[in-house]
Amino acid sequence: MSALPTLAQNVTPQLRAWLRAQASLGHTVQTMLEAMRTAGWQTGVARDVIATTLQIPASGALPRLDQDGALQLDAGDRQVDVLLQMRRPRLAVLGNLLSDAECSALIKAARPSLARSLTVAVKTGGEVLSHDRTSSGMFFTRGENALVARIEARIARLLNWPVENGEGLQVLRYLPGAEYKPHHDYFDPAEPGTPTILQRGGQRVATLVMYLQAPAQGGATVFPELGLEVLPQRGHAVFFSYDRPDASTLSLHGGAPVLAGEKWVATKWLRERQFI
Ligand code: PD2
Ligand code: ZN
Repeated sequence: MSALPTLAQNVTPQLRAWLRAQASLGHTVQTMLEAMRTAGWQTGVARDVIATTLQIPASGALPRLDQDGALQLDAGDRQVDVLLQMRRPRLAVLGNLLSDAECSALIKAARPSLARSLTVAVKTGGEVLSHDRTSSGMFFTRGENALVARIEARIARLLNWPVENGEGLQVLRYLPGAEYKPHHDYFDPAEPGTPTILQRGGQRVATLVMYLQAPAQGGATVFPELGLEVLPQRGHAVFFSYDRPDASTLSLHGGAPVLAGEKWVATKWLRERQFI
């Protein structure tokens, strides 16, 4: 992060320019807020300045579950089980997020469009074939059909985050041997392609991986820094958030190789702002 303009206790054009530059470099609201606090700004005032400059909600909030110890959460049209919760990083394993019928219908709708998975090319902001990701996949557009729209509304309610801030649902299929090597889902501010990527809704701030089909063996979603392996049970999901694009969020995760059978997942990535 570059230096915050000094003597910026008034909302100067320089401060606004600095905030816009930080946002386009991939820094999150949380990081900017901390820099302003360190420079002497009151939290509430700083939040308002950031929100009005970047035209985002003033809450500074992240997608989150209502984790008040409830065993089940109201997701509007469905009660979702909380099977595990973690504070750092913010992570939860959820049961019963999708019905068997919804899992099958998503697979059926996605299958004809599957292609070898691409990942975002960090150098350019485009997309490339990745050797770290040997699954096949496709994207639905947001609200593409009634099923997708229903699941997106459920996720928005569950995670307290607007539907509009979500990327389109991505469906991935892993055949035996396929994997997704450990990575972070946020866009690295140090990469030259990041400002282009961020034009569509800012940083990613949270991930929800939903399991549509369990393989016979292997295929856990692994968090190497936590020693955590989430087993891909059909209808279950793992949710985690990251308040800054930095490894200190402990959000490194991967998809372990599938050893037998097929694993299918649907991933919803949530952005800071409206994803367009
Ligand atoms: O399929 C998975 O388990 C997995 C692992 C890591 C999915 C993603 N990342 C992702 O879609 O970002
Ligand atoms: Zn991921």
